[in-house]
Amino acid sequence: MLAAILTICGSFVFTSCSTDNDDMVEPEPGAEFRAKLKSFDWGVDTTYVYGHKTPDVDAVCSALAYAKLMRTLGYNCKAKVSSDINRETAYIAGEFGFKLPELKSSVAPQTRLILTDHSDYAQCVDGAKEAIILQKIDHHIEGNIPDAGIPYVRREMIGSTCTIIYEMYKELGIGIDDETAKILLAGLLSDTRNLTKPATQYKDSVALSALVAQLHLENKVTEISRQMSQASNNYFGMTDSEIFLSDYKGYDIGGKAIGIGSLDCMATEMEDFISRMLAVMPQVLSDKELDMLFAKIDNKIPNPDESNPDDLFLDDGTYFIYFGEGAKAVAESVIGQASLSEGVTYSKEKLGRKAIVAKITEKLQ
Ligand SMILES: [Mn+2]
Repeated sequence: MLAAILTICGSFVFTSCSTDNDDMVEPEPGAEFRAKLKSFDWGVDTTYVYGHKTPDVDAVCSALAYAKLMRTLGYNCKAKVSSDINRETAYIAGEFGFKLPELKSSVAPQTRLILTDHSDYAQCVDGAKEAIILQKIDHHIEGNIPDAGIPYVRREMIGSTCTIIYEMYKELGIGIDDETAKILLAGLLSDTRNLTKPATQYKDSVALSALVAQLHLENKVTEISRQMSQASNNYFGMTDSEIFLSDYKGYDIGGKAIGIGSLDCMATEMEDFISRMLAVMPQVLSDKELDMLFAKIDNKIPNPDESNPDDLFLDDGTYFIYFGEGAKAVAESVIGQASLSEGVTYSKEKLGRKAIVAKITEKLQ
């Protein structure tokens, strides 16, 4: 009865208000998500936002942009990186002039975490298993950190985690300041290689166009993307094991600890490069306590069409190299062909790491 009276009063108050203002009261954008965030136990300390270990641009930038979004919504969040940033990230942070997250390689038990751009414990900051994961924002398949039990998970199989975060800003009706626009654009450009990678979706191109327009970068974006790509392919001055680990991810698949590097090399230098990489793999396997270690190496050749300055190189298949007990059988099943020589397989098709992980999972589970 009382509830009924309150309801009537409530609607009366609402009606009398609306006579002062003819506009309908719109629900706040993203009201459901805002309410969900409010219901979390955020604790009293800072919540850290992390991309994956051995971070690429999307890992770093998604953490920065998401921490900013959470702060805008009133939550005490800060982006961190769990290991050193790569050359491409250093380049674009310098070019765009944004501040990089500080390195914090482990977290204490019960620390609140938000994970972006990963879904596997092997890629997490040390201590993540004893931490409290509040959210996951990712564009990879669900790894061995189960979605179930995490208060908020958003997973979209699109080109970059930064695109997902762009969408969230839009859905929440929160304006994207220029610095955040640069950060989102950096992650999006890197992960999709300016919309050329196979994982790229329509949503990525919508976000990219909007960010480029906001920043008035229409005439510069192609060159920026090219510079980013060059920075990422530049192994100059690095040791062979640094090169091997420059774009590396760990996984736990079917109870096996697995590492997969992603590299590229000009076809003319491939033979030497493969033997150098094979030479460092035993040490990497033992340092990282892995069962099997792999790397895909994109085989680059000069683009015969020199009229296109955006595509100086073409991919001519992928070498897939392996080390560790049982790794040979796994590699050969991923490629679908016998080894060329011990430790080396080759696929005429270009292979992405996501596709490789899916095939290894199929084989081992
Ligand atoms: Mn990513």
